[in-house]
Amino acid sequence: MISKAGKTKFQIDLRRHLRENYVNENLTHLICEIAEASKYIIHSISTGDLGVAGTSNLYGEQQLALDVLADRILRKRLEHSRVVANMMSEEMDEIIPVSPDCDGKYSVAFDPLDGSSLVDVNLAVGTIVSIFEGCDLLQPGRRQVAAVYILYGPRTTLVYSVGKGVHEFGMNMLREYTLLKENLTLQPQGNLYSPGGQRNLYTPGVEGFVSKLEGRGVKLRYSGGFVPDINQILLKGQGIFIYPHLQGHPLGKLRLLFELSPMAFLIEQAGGAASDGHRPILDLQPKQIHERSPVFIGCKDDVAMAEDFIRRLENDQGSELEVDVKS
Ligand code: AFP
Repeated sequence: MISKAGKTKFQIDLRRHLRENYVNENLTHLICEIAEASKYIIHSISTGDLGVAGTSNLYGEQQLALDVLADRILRKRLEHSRVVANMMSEEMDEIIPVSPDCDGKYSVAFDPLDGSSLVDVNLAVGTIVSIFEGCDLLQPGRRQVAAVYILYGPRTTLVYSVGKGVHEFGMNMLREYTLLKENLTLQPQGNLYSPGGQRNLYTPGVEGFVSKLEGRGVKLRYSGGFVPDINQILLKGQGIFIYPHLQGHPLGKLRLLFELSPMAFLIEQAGGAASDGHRPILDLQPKQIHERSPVFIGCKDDVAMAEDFIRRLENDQGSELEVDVKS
């Protein structure tokens, strides 16, 4: 495909692609600033201190020097972008106000280095970003205007959507992101699954679902990194990732605001689905910024099958877990 500018499809850089998709100037600038920040995060991963920062985040998780560094890189970039009203990250305890003026500005929630505990064993990690218009971050994910992730793997790639399909870019030798694939799409059913959480803590519905997948010959692919595991599903066009409610942990592990909502936005844009086991992730109204949720995300028929197993094998038992998950 030759774009309007006479460039072949694969020479289109990120800013041109956003403009050719009529994305407004401020949002284009914001997404390009996030892309720019990723170049410094890559540098910190390849050269940075793999040790601990001597601090811990709100979850009591020991912060790695890289977590703190990646958070600082993105925070500075967003603060100086002139288009951010509020921001919030996994590493922060509360929302950081940047500008009191909401008009024409965006609020950003991000996980600066998701899977950071994998860096020291040289596995792929990523940055996840969720973008809302205006000042309010505590909104259902369906109101996002954009979602972006950057995958720091054998190649560095960036995937974004502004609600007009999902598009993948690769970082070239000049550290520019150029278009690789447009309109990534998922099949209704897949043949790979990424089962997070301890299997011995799976509830009857989840256990039944996973056993059904295994009976179908579906292959297990799980890296421990949400970004590479979701990227695999998007690029292969099929698969399901689960980090379910577990016995004793009714809300699972992953965070709604800066992990699940942006990935659910991208997966739905690619024709897939994302559920907490009962309803779409994108319809959940966050009550607080660090809220967690169970997640079943990927091919829509497989997500629907997971919900069906949970409905039949857990609702029928009227387990208190059902009440916990809804609360
Ligand atoms: P870290 O950021 O603490 O490494 O956790 C990564 C993550 O939030 C997500 O990227 C993975 O899908 C999930 O946790 C892996 O969790 P388990 O280590 O329990 O499998």
